[in-house]
Amino acid sequence: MLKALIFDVDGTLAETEDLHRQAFNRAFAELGLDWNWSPEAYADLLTVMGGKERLAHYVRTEHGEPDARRRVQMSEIHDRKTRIYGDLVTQGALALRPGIARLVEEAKRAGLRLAVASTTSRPNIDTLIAVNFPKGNPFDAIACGDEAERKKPHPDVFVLALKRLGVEPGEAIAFEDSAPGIRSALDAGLPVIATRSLYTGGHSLEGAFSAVSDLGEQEAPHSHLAGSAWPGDVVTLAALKDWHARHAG
Ligand code: XBP
Ligand code: MG
Repeated sequence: MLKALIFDVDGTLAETEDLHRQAFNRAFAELGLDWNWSPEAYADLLTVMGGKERLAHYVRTEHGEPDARRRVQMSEIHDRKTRIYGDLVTQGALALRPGIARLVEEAKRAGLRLAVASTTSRPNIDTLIAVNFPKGNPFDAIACGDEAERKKPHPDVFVLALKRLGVEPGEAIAFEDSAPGIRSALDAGLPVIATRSLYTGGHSLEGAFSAVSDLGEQEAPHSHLAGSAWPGDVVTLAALKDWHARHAG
């Protein structure tokens, strides 16, 4: 029986990644660095999950192995970036992706449990939820950032979300936007729906049992990309329960 839905954050709940990119660039400038990540460069850097890990990869690649001073500076950059990102989200820079608020509401009303499983830092999630779910945090469990020993594509963060929800992989469905995120959820034993995002246009969504442009709304149906299709091109709780009963229940 379908008991829970588990959502990735960046690119899935909202199109956040360009805001992360802008926040990194502002942090670089505020700390006197002439570094600047273009959208194209950031799309490449997004193959490295985790902002701290992404920054470290960029430094190693472009500026050599970081010494102790550089490592302190990298930590300052990421802290500053997280503060800037939080301010941007608080200013209402981000809306939830199509269908997210509707499906979360449907699931809560039906008594399902909800979780978030993300590589991003906890403050980013708390701010995004506070701004975009004004009636209160609908998620029963949040697993994110450094809580997972290994970041996506490793399954750790989805395994942690399942544990905190108290459900088995076969009792839940995961929602992801990226290849490493799909891999992470699959390796945690979860069936995955992929909603391609702005920064994952080039990603293979292989492994997702359904790939769509977004979850869709009655008045704004999605584009079906691959795998299972959805009545009216809208992913509803009723349709998810039906799929789950036929394939995983
Ligand atoms: C996406 C990520 C995060 C964000 C940046 O996470 O990889 O690292 O890009 O956030 P997900 P941080 O798709 O799993 O939500 O700088 O806080 O890591
Ligand atoms: Mg994502």
